[in-house]
Amino acid sequence: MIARYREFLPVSESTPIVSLGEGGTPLICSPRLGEIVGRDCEVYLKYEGLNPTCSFKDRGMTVAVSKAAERGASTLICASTGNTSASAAAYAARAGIRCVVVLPAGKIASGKLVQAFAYGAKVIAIEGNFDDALVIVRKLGGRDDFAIVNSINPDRIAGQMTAAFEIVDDLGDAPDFHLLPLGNAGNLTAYWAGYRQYRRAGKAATLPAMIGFQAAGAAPIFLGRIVENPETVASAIRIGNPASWKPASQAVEDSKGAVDIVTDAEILAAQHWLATKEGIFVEPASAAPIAGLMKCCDAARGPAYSFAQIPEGSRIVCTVTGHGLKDPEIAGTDSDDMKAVAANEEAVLRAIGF
Ligand code: AN7
Repeated sequence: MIARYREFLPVSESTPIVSLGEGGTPLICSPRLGEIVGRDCEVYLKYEGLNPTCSFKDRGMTVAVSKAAERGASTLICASTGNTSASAAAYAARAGIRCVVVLPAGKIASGKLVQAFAYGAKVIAIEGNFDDALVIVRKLGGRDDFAIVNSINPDRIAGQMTAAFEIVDDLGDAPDFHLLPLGNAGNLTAYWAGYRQYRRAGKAATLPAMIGFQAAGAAPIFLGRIVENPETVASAIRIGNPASWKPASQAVEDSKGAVDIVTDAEILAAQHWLATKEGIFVEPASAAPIAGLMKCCDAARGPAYSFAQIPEGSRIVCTVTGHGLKDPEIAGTDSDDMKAVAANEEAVLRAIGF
């Protein structure tokens, strides 16, 4: 990924590139979402679950870890709701650097926790939430030999801009609207920086409106105040005091975008819908923009941001940030379907419903 967009990234000839083949994810057209929006609009999904550790975090991590290696850092450290830690652990392993991840105890989806251990990170669970973990990491990161690889590290944001570059390269221009989930708000900040940089370089003629969706129980930016005890089924975005609050709000304002909320029930319904109607299985946080798109198209609901204002033929991109297998317990399996029947044709036909 760094090789493809080198001219836009903060790397030099002497930067040792630490890569696992991230980026280059598909931009998948969703005709069924297009139908829901109507007015000849096209909806595309940027499927970031297909990165090496199955989330968008790998784009920023390849740059952040390459730069940390260049500086000779001995230890990478991050706070995480799960995906940053999985990605940091993998890239640290690849670079041969120690990795410490500070996580809210009991609040990490099982697939992400498995990844941190599998890649050999030192996992430290705290009796607190993500925001508490980030406060600790900010303090520890002041040490010379430590490199913080949260998105407060500008190298992370720089790497994540490449998703916007890829979208413009695929569509031939920026989309009209870009929807994504908002947690720490680094990704929205990165996309906006990427779209702007690509336009300055003459690669795009237009800029999208940036629309961010928070979970109703973890919606500090929407509410305009810190949420002390954020709660949502979408554990990736269970964040009450986002690090990139200011730049993300500026991006929303400058792009004439919006921030809205979706409930846990809407998130889970959208996750199920996307898996069963389009064959794309994403983790709950990643379903937030899909739930948001559906909400905004439902005129009866009186949304904060009405897609009734969307011009005919608009192109809408939703970033689906992480793979569904990250959080297997949430989707679950239907217990009736898992009950064993006799091992013969008749029993199987009966179980099918004949
Ligand atoms: C799947 O891993 O904050 O608004 O520590 O894992 O850039 O924070 C993850 C965030 C969306 C929100 N979707 O992105 C972490 C972490 C998924 C995520 C977000 C996250 P930002």
